[in-house]
Amino acid sequence: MKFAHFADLHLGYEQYNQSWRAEDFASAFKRSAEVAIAQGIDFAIISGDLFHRSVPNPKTLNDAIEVLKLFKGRDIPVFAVEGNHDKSIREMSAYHLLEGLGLLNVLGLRRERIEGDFVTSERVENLYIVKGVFKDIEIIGDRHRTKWQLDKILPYLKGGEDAILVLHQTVKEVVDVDLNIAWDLTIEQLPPARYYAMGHVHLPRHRKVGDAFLAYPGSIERYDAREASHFIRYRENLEVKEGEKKGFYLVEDFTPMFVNIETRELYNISIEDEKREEVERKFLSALKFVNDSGIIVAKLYCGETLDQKKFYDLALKKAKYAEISFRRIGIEEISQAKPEREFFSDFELKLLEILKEDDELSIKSAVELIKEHYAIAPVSKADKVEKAVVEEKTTKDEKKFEGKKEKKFKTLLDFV
Ligand SMILES: [Mn+2]
Repeated sequence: MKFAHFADLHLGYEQYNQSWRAEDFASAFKRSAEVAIAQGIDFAIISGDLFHRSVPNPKTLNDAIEVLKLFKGRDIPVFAVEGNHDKSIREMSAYHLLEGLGLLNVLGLRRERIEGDFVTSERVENLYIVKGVFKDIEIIGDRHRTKWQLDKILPYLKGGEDAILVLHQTVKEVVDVDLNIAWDLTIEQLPPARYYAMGHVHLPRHRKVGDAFLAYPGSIERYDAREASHFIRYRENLEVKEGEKKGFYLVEDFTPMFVNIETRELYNISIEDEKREEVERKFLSALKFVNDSGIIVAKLYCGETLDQKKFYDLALKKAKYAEISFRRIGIEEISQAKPEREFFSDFELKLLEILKEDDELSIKSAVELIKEHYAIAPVSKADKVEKAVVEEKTTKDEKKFEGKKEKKFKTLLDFV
């Protein structure tokens, strides 16, 4: 049994407001699909963020359809969950449109039962979990959720012996190693599976969880300067370091092997010197490493003011696109921002986390969390005032969401 594990394809992402960047993302996905098919895969998994936005434009939808047709043409089923970029609270998302065309099998919690050649549904409370099935392998997953929703949903995402779990979330033990990003869940919270097909972390990472593998293929193209193909730094000495590879995982008998897919080069350049002439000299030596189809993202640090335009023109002589930023050094830095943790309680942090997702579902979750919190917390005088405000807002919000029904939520599953 062999499958391809893709994630974070971000189709339609016009990085730096350049439409050709969206074409780069689409072409990287297409080349990956071709390589995977040539390897004789049985099925493919897309662990979220197939699209950069939840409402992709017609060109982007067409790009997705073109690639998904390659799988369809060979009877290779594709299983997918929505990511934070492309999830939708509307009844029908772009994923469901592709599902209707027979190009995708969307996994996760649904209001209605879905049955098909490669999917089946299991009833949980008032909902269904749509699962993928390939021979005796179960492919279970759900779209991107807030940390708070995950706590409630994860116990339902249990599979059999040979289950694959598909999620678009950050796992603490992976992101804590060398990536400075917030985590959604810990390894301990994961239901048992033979392979954890993850998305959301944009650099390729994999690790063992017991006998199973947990893997993030990373984004298919270079999503920002932290994912550069080259890091060129010139302070005292010129240092050139290669960035991480882009690609996907080819998984054979639940063991992942990274398949590298070439992308456009992205150069992350950092130059520092007191003197303007020296910054220019150093910048010119850094440019020697740049190829003409590449992208330059450069930061210049200098004790004197610089003519940014001049540097921009120099960069464009060598590359397809450039972004130059300049920072004057020697001026005392404004005090560093304090971490959120110093200002907010755990409850408030949780609430902020939920509200980062700017959609109606998150607002509903936030309202639920507030209700849950104030129902058990001892009430101080200050809290009472706050509570009254919250309650007033809650009632209003509930009315807004529930319309005439005035239904109370019993569990999270009631409003997924
Ligand atoms: Mn992503």
